[in-house]
Amino acid sequence: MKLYYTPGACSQAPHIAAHELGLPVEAVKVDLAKHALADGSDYYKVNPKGYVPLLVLDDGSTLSEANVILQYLADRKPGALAPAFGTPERWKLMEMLAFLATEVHKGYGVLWSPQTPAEVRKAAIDRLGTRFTLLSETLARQPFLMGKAFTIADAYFFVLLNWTNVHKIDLSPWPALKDYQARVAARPAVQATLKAEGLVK
Ligand SMILES: N[C@@H](CCC(=O)N[C@@H](CS)C(=O)NCC(=O)O)C(=O)O
Repeated sequence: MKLYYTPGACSQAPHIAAHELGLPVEAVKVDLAKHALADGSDYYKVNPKGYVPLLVLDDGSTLSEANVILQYLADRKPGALAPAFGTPERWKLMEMLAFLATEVHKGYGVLWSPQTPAEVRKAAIDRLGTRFTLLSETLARQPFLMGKAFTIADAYFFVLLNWTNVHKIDLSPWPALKDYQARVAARPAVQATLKAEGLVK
């Protein structure tokens, strides 16, 4: 399998999952500023959507959308990072993944554009804050989003939470999120991923 990624982008979530699971995934870096690969070739030719992550399976077929790629990877090692399909626990995990994708991941959307006016930026940060409050209430009760065990939802939320550094969003109103961020960062597979992406030595 090949995972197309950009350091620190949402593609880091499946990259973490691959490390956690010990899967043989070749990580291929994409320069998103140019939508190009290291050899200069056009990334749109690999993924017409132009974004990361993209997973290319060994038969050449592709999967996009972070929350689906995460589930595909997790299901290679049943029970390790996601409960089995069809169980109530899996539906709750899928509910969380959808919340992360649509409310948190895309909640950052306008913040990436330098053209976004200050009041729109503030409104987006306030709205993200309401989502952080909900998630921090959960994480004040339990170590990980779905309970006692780390799942693919945590790989996803960890990456999204790190974007608060880029956008200078102060996490001090949510101490449970800061503790969680440190707890996930300490995982060997997470450190291995950050190293593989060139983000730590
Ligand atoms: N719907 C996609 C969105 C992925 C996405 O937003 N990727 C960003 C990086 S985090 C990206 O590649 N942006 C560059 C672009 O859209 O051209 C998913 O959930 O995987």
